[in-house]
Amino acid sequence: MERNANLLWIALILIASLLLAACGGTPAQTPAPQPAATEASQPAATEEPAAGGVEPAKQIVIYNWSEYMDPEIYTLFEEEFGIKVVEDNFSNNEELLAKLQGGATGYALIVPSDYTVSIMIEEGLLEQLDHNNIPNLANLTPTFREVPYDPGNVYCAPYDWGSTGLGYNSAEMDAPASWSILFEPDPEAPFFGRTTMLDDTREGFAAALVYLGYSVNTTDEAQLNEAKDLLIKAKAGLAGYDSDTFENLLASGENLLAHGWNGDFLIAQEENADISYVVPEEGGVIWVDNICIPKGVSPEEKLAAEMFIDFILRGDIGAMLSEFNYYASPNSAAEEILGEEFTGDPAVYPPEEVMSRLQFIEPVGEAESIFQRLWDEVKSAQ
Ligand code: N2P
Repeated sequence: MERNANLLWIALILIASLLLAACGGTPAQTPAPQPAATEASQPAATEEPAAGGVEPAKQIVIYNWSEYMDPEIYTLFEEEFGIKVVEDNFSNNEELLAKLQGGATGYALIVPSDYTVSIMIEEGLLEQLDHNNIPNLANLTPTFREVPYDPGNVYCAPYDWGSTGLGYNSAEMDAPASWSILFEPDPEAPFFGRTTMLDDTREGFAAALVYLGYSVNTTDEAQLNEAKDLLIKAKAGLAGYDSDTFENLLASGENLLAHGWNGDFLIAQEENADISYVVPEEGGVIWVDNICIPKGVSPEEKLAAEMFIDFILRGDIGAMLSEFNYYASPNSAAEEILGEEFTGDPAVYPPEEVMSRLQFIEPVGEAESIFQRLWDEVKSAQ
């Protein structure tokens, strides 16, 4: 049932991007609602959003993935609203979740993936968004206003979306057809010892589970143990686990192969034209990242955070974000500005054939601790 909802939603994203492509990147021509006016709906610099007399905080901290936000966006926001945004980074959802569960304070904005939003909502770790302060939510494409993990954007606004697969150096090796390239390590291969995997519990298991032909959300211990054994086997060919600099290590030529996220490899491609990205034949992961406000912020921080969310939902700013990080936008006003050159790029907006091979990671409840225990075994295995 859940899996069907999941597939249905992948189909919706796909239809939305096909419609967009068919209309030459101008969503205004599709039957979907017109993207809301962007600049027009912005409060003037002198005008504060109505918020019961609360003044926005002068500085807020965002806890985000590395190299995920154009620093220029912070500058423009500060110039327009006089609010400084300071960034701190995490490497994976588990690290972000553990930080909040541990009672971290000081962050006014966080950027969790879909399944982690579900866990955070269930554990009461998120504030509800005041939609009056975020009129640009109307710029989201209809699919992203009704995401299954947060229908109606009660807690979060989608930030971008992408896939997980393999990046490689096409001058040194053929395109990897299968995940066997990681899980059947060959000491003779040029990429042996020059390969990284994401330092990420669910993503690591997803790669092995997809290779084995299992659901990335299985809770069957025999299947999970089989995946664990494969992950340990793969270690022979790895230079290490890396979620933050894997793309730079490919671009520099130090490594030749990496498990990672599509946009990061496209950034690497800017620096080194030999870098390519592929979703292996067995499939990969699809995800949506989201911008949300953690519980416990002051009313002043909450207002400033909502103003920032509204700012990145503006068409021009959303387009800047995608141009910087090379991830697909959930924002039709931004897509209109990005144009077909971007929305028609199959490395950013996967074609149907690739979409059909992608799976969403979902919360697995109690089994979360099994994944964690087995991942610790993988990491500490010699
Ligand atoms: C950016 C990380 C992408 C986030 N460096 C994957 N959810």
